Amino acid sequence: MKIALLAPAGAMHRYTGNFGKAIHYAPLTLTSLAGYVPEELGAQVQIFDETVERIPLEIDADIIGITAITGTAPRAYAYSEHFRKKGITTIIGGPHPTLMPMEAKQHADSVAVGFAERTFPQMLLDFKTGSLKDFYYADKENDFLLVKPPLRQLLKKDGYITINSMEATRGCVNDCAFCAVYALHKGKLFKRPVKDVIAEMEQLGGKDVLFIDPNLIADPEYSRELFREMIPLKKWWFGLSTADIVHDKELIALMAKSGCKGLLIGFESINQLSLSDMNKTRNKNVDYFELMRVMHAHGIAVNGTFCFGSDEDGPDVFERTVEYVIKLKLDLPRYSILTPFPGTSLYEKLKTEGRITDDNWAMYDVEHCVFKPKKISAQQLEEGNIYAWTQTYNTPSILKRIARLHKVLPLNFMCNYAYKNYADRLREFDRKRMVDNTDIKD
Ligand code: B12
Ligand code: SF4
Repeated sequence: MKIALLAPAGAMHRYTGNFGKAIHYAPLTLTSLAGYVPEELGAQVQIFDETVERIPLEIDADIIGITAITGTAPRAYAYSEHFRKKGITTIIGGPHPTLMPMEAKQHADSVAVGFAERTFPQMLLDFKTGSLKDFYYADKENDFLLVKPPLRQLLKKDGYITINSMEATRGCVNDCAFCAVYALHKGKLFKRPVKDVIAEMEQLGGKDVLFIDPNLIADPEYSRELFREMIPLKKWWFGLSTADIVHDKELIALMAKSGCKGLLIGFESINQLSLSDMNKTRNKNVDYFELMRVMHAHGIAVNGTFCFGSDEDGPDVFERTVEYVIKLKLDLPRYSILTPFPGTSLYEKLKTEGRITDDNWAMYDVEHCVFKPKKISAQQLEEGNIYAWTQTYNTPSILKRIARLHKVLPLNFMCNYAYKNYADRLREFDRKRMVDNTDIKD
């Protein structure tokens, strides 16, 4: 059996992306799926990640598996329809088909809903016997326990800053109003046994590890055990955490000891009312200045994300946030526009209020406004977001912000200039370009 696995990309992330290689790590979706292909099929597997390469319009395959997040769903559907016309069976999965299975089914022969450690091999076996079903549902409680090491050797390594992406957990215990992770898992956290995570890490070449877990400290006791076991490996690792980690200095110290060199933290807003509007409860009572001071004292650089467009954001929020991140000395700020992903409480609220203005999922890339904001116009929101990006990513601002952290300074500079490139090109991605999939044709 010949199997091809595709990860279509949104306009900004296509072909090494607008970000550039410096901040593009390898996703785990296709390499993980490739690892679950049953040996008895003796299959040949090819993977194509459109963030680093073109997806050929002619593929010699019997079955094609396509992954989709909300922002890539229209393009994933376009590929699926293209290959179905050529007589190839397509199956689809990922966060968006999990949230919108009926929609996805209109464009593919079969849909995997949820984790696919068990369902993907079953789909292939059923395909072989001509009994492929329309939908396959994960057994949420157990399927994550079946995680096997991804087949990273299938990746075009040159396209990524690292291929050592890993996952220890899936899900998150919090319920932020805009978050697709909550929409997908409803506050449940799935954890791999620490010994399995460590064993996988030991097999990785190089010194670096990047955890893609949405919130690596969601269960602090688990994290403690993981970090303790990581110390002897002497790796440098990067991951995601919530801002309230500042209240657990012992955990931060352990993190640093285990090799943590950078954390992505969702600051979301400098406005307390906006935090309430987004239900970002973890950030309440967090002193962001103290957080930055403690992180830098431990040699940890911070990639801090902010989200504009809550019902509490007025026209002054952009300028105030830019001034604030410089004062904070935030190493790598990132801005986005609040986006109502399907399945989230934000989506339900805006839908009920009749405020969703764009239903083309390609626009749901967090850099475009797809709803009617309350205190500002959609245009002010998009312009304000670009203003924040470009004002933050000019050389004087970079030099004022960036911490002189031992060892990670060169990486920190590289990432800042990659984001500068991103900021400088944001305006190129107008709606026409975002929704255009006409390049996928016979
Ligand atoms: C790598 C990554 C990216 C990469 C590539 C994503 C892609 N496929 O295009 C890049 C950097 C491009 C990216 C960009 C964005 N991303 Co992103 N990203 C991730 C991240 C961190 C890891 C993905 C991964 O490797 N997961 C591990 C694998 C094993 O899990 P999985 O993909 O879910 O796959 C499993 C199942 O879903 C299923 N499955 C998946 N696909 C398929 C296909 C088939 C055929 C089958 C059978 C099964 C199947 O099987 C797998 C095993 O169980 C996730 C968070 C996370 N931890 O998952 C966010 C995530 C996917 N991203 C998200 C978002 C919001 C974005 C952005 C909009 C914003 C941002 N933060 O930058 C942009 C927008 C891009 C766009 N054009 O719209 C959301 C998705 C929300 C949604 N409703 O779509 C996530 C879930 C993060 C979050 N906190 O909400 N992202
Ligand atoms: S803390 Fe992060 S991952 Fe968890 S629900 Fe909130 S935004 Fe999502």
